[in-house]
Amino acid sequence: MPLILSQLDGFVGTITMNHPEHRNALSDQMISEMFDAFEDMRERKARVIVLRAHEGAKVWSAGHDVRELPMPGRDPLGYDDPLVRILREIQHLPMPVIAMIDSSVWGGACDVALTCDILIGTPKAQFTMTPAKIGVPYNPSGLLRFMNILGINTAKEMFFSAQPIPAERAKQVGILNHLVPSDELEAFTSDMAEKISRNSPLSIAAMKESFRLLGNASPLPPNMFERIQGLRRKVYDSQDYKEGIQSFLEKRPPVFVGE
Ligand code: LCV
Repeated sequence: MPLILSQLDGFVGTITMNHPEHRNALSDQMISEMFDAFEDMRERKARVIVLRAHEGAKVWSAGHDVRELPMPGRDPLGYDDPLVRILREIQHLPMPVIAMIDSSVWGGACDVALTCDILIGTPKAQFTMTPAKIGVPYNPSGLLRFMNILGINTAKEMFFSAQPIPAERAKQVGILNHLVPSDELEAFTSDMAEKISRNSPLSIAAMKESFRLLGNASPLPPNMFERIQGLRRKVYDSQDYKEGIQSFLEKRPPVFVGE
């Protein structure tokens, strides 16, 4: 059964994550199918895409598939990691992507949602950043994205506490563009998508790419980047990183020892 469903109605595309058994965890397979769906929409000249979970989903997405995290010694969020690739794909698509969220979002899935251009949620939406819970050193581009959207203090709280940000607060801190009742979510999102699809796709594509370039316009001197990579390597080479994954697989709380 496909893990991703997609359909195009006029100029409005809908891509649905459809793996309830694994809470829409972003496995290599799901990301590969999502990538193909986005490219198909690009070829068929969709003007806006809605990214959503299947009907009645308990979880929008449980984030990176923990079973597929590399064992110590390899960057778990390297440039070519499937999760990092799909984040780039969403940023480089010429049309806006609207994240429609009616349940909980975890870890790398928060990054997917925040990489979308517009987020529309309900009171059931909540966002939890989990790297510290698993012992993962999140990557610079991800940290910068959260800093730019939330401000550095809220981003730090999200990453250090690994506690959920509920919908109301998510609206306040700028994660959600709109917070609507669950029974209005589809109509509200569809109306927003329709309005966008009636505007100039060329103008929107140019502005979306300009936003991306301007948003990433904080040049990192090479030595700063190397320093950050050195810090991250110490973490993903650590026993704690291994314990984070092992504890998830054994369904028990992690016991971190700081090395
Ligand atoms: C693989 C899963 C997952 C999953 N992977 O259902 O951002 S970073 O750096 O942390 C990055 C590395 C990242 O994104 O890491 C992943 C972060 N995600 C999480 O920590 C969320 C982990 N999942 C959960 O806490 C629970 O599954 C939630 C609360 C999402 C749902 O709980 P619920 O009780 O409804 P289960 O936990 O029973 O999960 C149902 C099945 O989905 C699998 C899980 O292993 C189980 O499969 P089995 O029945 O085969 O055991 N699953 C859930 N999340 N991220 N597999």
